[in-house]
Amino acid sequence: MNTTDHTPHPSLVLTEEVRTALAEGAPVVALESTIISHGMPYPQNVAMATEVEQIIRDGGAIPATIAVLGGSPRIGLTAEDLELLATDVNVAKVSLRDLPYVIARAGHGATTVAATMRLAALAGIRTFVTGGLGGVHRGAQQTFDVSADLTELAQTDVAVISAGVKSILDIGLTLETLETLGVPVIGYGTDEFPAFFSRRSGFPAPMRADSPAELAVIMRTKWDLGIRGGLDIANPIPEADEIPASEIDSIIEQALADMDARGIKGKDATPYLLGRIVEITAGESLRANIALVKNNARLGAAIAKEYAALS
Ligand code: PSU
Ligand code: MN
Repeated sequence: MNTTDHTPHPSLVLTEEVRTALAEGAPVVALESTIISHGMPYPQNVAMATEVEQIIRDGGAIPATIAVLGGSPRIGLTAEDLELLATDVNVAKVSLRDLPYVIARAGHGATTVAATMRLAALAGIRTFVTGGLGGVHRGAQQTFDVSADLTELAQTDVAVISAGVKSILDIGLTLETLETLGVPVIGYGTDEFPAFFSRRSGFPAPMRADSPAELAVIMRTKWDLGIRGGLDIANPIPEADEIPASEIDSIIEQALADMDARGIKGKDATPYLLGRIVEITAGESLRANIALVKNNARLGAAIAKEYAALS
């Protein structure tokens, strides 16, 4: 089975359910927590996290939401844990570089894609569902602001299902960087790389797959060849939920201008922009964001099942 070759790292705290599923080689899907603590407002954030876990279960896989709580790297959370992440202002945004610090200081941390990937891999989980990846920020030629999500995809063996990259980032430079890092970027049922709120970005998807089974075979093939690193599976937002690029682009420009005017940058950039876009769209972007995460959860559960069946 897919995970019997891997004993979870002893520093991790797994729920009994997740530990058993991994030991049996049953499908498990990792979920991140920055999206809860720093990506959406309360109470929609905790409702989203709870519903997404249920969608994974309905799809025949075990959800494992990942965070650092009181210094423990936790794989699988309770309803109370999700509520804490959704409400506590002392939850830090934790990317890869922050993991040792927040764990050593017994703090609370909501993990980004990069940090969640690393903890998932240490647990032996190969499939991970999120909303949007971090990437190369606009203006990175000057600021060097490139998310550690990309370098983590280069080195950690986890497939990440997202709805592509939103245009708060430089989509073209993000795709170029993923190519340099050797990360397969696969459009699910599309020839065009999706742009999170919108199905279209104007950039072609470098590869395409049309079924969870095909995606599972690509994952298996990469790792069987000993090629380290992840895969970026880009699943377009459902048509009924999308905000067309023509509508969202000017709003994103406005949010970026507001961010610059306030001097916000670095790790605070993405949370600020997401919050500002929710404000400007009067909640429309939040509705789309929740819909695309749920859509990714359905696909992620199906991929995890196919992957477990292969091994
Ligand atoms: N994009 C979203 N919602 C999010 C994030 C990105 O639509 O919540 C979060 C993810 O956790 C991602 C992180 O890994 O932002 C990237 O942050 P940074 O650019 O600081 O690496
Ligand atoms: Mn950054």
